[in-house]
Amino acid sequence: MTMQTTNQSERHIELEKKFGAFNYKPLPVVLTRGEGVFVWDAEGNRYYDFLSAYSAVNQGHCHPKIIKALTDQAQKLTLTSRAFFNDVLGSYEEYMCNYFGYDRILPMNTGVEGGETAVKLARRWGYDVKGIPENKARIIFADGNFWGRTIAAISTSDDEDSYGGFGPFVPGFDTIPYNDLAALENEFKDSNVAAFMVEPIQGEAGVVVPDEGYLQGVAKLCKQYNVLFIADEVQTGIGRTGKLLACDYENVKPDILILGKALSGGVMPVSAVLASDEIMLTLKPGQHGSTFGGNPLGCKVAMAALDVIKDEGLTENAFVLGERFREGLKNMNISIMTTIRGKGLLNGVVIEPFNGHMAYDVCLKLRENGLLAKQTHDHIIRFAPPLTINEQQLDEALAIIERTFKEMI
Ligand code: IF1
Repeated sequence: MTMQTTNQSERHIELEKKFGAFNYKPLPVVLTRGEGVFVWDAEGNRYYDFLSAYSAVNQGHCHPKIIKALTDQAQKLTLTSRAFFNDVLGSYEEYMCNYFGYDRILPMNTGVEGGETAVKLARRWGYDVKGIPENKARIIFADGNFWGRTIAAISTSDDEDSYGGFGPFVPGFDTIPYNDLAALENEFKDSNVAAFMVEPIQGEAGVVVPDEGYLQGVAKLCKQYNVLFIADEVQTGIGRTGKLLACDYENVKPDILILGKALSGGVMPVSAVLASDEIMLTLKPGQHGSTFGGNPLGCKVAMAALDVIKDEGLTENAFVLGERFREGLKNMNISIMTTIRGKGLLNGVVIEPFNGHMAYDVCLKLRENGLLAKQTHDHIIRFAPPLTINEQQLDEALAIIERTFKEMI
């Protein structure tokens, strides 16, 4: 594809250089429009979006049904705060509890707020139900975890970029190796452990898929030691891995489920924490909240976003096309692609540095060839298109990936 370039993009980039914080180093592309699996830049170049805003745009960019739900509700009532009732939240709560099979939901906005809510719930349950002495509750996390950028979230991180220079950190959090049930059981022997919070597949760590049976082992140990199993499905949930939830691959039901990102189809921040009565009712009025949590606009958008997942069979599509994608990558026989891993349309490719190139350089070249993807760490590229992608589009994207690697090797 011949890249048309004008000073349009440079102008936008310059403004960010002049007025913005440098907490990101984006790929040099300026997007102006999104539709389905495609995005366009300021010069009118079209790209396959193989990041989907980190799995927030599972339903495709600007899905008409979700946008209609947004614009309809936006003309009526956008926000009441929780100081008053409104005519949307109750129906949304019922919809969500039925959709995911839980007694109750606590609505928040961002994924990390969902994680923070889950941690607070686990501690309260630990004190009020399990009987852990005050301020002694411990929560276990897995090495390589990523659940956001707040002080609590980075307190559990082993990634220097996430936690470096932001101490002191929140006490009562410990980490163990991912995919290691013996290490987990060892921690559970301490009766002060309230919960284990884990991603069913670790996204930022590089799409790390645990052994078959790991999640069942986690659920069994949690039950045996009376510890809450918290599943962070912010990135893996809502059909991304070829099941509604990644936990569904092992038929395990976490005690606390955290959702975000694609819960709104990428239209606005909507997150949710779901749990049983026993857990959720430990929180009393005034003990948790959020100005925008459960706002009518977000509720309507989320219900439309989840309807789209079901009505368009996006989970099943992710399962089938995910298999095709991994098969297609394997058949390229590109030796520097040392590992291809993932489930559904959440995939990661580990590449050996070649000719001095790293994953970032491949992403730059993919961009020139019309596909946007993002490296995680230096040597892994995450490929995660919207779940609406069809076979013909997937095959075209595979052809772009193959051509790109072969041009660079
Ligand atoms: C960034 C990573 C992905 C998440 C899981 C909770 C959250 C996230 C499993 C918090 C958020 C985002 C955050 C964004 C980039 C992206 C990311 F690279 F940072 F790690 F996807 F892998 N649980 N992930 O993946 O949700 O508060 O952001 O809504 O911070 O750079 P959030």
